[in-house]
Amino acid sequence: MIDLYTWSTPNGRKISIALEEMGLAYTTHPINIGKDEQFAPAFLKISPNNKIPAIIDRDSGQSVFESGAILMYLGEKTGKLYPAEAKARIRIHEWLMWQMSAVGPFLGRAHYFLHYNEGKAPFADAWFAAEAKRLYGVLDRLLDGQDFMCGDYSIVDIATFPWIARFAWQKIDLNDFPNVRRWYQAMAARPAVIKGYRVPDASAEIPAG
Ligand SMILES: N[C@@H](CCC(=O)N[C@@H](CS)C(=O)NCC(=O)O)C(=O)O
Repeated sequence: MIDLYTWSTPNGRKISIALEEMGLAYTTHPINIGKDEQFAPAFLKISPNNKIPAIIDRDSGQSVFESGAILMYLGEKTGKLYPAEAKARIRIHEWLMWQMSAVGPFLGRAHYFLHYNEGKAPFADAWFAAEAKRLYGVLDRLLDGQDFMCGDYSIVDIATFPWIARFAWQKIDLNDFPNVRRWYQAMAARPAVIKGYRVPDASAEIPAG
C-alpha cells in the first residue's frame, strides 16, 4: 500500500498515473498547495523541499520525494515501465533527467508568465514561449518513428505527459508538432492515464489535443 501526497498539478499527476498503470494500491492524501499545506511540519518530514508529490510505501516504510525519484522507486518495486537492462536504462535516465531539468522547470515558468501573467513582462513572455517551442521540437524529433519516448511505454512518457497536457497554457499549437500530437492522443486515451489524471480532483479532464 502506498500513501500518495499530491495535488492537481503536472508533478502530482505523474505519480497517480504511474500508480494506476502499475496496478498498485494507494491512498491519496491531498496537500492543498494553494493553502500552504506543503509547509506543514508533518509533510516536511517526508518532503523537506515543501513540494508535492511525495509517497510513503507502507510495505517497506520508505518515504520518497521528487517525482523522478518516485517514478524510479515505483518502477524498481514493480518491475514495470522501467527496464532493468543497462542500455535501455541509460535512455530512460537521459530522458527522465531531461523532463525533470528542462520540461518541468521551464514549462512551469512558462505557465507563470504566459498563462498567469501574460503581457506583464514581454521579454519573459517571448523567452519562455520560444523555449517551450524548442522543447516541443526536441520531443517531436524524439517521437519521430516511435510510439513512445524510449521505444516502449515507460515512466518517461508518464513523467512528460502531464506537462504536455498544459500545452494551451504554454501557447503551443499541437498541430505544429505532429509526432507529439499523435503521442499525446495515444496517452490521453489510456484508461490508467485518464484515472490517474483525476487524482485528487475527480472532475479534472485531459484537454483534447
Ligand atoms: N522537482 C519537483 C518539483 C515539484 C513541484 O514543483 N511541485 C509543485 C506543484 S507541481 C509544488 O508542490 N509547489 C508548492 C510550492 O512550491 O510551495 C518534483 O518533480 O517532484
